Amino acid sequence: MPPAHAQIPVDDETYVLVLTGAGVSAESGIPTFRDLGGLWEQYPVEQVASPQGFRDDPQLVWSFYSERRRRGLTCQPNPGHLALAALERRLGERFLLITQNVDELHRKAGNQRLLEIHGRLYQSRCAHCQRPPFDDERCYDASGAPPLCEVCEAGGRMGLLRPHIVWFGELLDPRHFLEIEEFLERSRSGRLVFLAAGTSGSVFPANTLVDQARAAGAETWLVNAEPPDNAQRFERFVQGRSGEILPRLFG
Ligand code: BV8
Repeated sequence: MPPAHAQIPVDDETYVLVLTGAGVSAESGIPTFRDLGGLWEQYPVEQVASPQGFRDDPQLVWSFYSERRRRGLTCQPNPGHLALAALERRLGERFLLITQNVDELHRKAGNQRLLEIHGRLYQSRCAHCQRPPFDDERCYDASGAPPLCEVCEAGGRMGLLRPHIVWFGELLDPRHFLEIEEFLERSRSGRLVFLAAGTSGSVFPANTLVDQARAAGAETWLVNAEPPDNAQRFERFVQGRSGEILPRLFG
């Protein structure tokens, strides 16, 4: 394992593709999913993060996401988020950030070249009509009826609103994968670095991005508190907290 002050050299030819997971937001006070005390210990995944769960009990799903909205509103980006926003300012088009996190802290930190592949906690959409997702910080509790779509109502139909989140068993937005492929193609003219940070690598298809990047010639790095299951898929592993490591990782 390289010394804690391992550095990724960055020059005018360097392209950096980053994948973050819940571990990057842990130091902002947002619980991860699979660590001790994580979200999936308190809530059965299939009941609160699947289409079937939403069909069975939309109120339970809305109280789960409302609790996360409420909690997230008081959380701020940590030095790990800020380091990635600074790297984007330094690299511009030679930077792309893919996040599995729905907490929007990368957005708050200033990242714009950002793909939120599992959705956005502070947006809702209609589960029945095609209205686009819209900003929504409202928190609903389990006692009230789940929120209804005003567009459907105006048309005399009943449509439930749902969080704009990709649940288990749902497809990710194909446009995100096109943007990733375009970035990987463009990076062939330079030197590509793939960095994953704060992710257990448990979820498909996000956990295949390291393979896609390696196939495009990337040097692969992982920053994580613990060696996750897929650590062996990375050439370099820097163990520790992302809030401490990311600010000093790029030379
Ligand atoms: C799809 C929204 C096609 C919810 C999320 C059987 C085998 C393999 C795959 C499957 C299978 N059955 C079904 C599948 C596919 C499934 C999947 O992968 N399931 C897994 C769980 C087995 N995937 C899907 O369904 C995807 N869609 O594949 O469509 C399809 C359809 C049907 C059937 C097959 C295929 C959709 C996936 C999206 C699900 N939605 N989020 C919400 O957020 O409310 S995923 C959820 O997990 C979160 O987004 C989260 O980000 C993501 C990944 O978790 P991590 O971010 O990695 O978080 P975790 O807690 O796991 O780890 C944190 C890490 O950080 C730890 O390692 C810890 O050590 C570290 N850490 C902690 N603190 C720090 C730190 N590191 C650094 N610093 C710190 N301070």
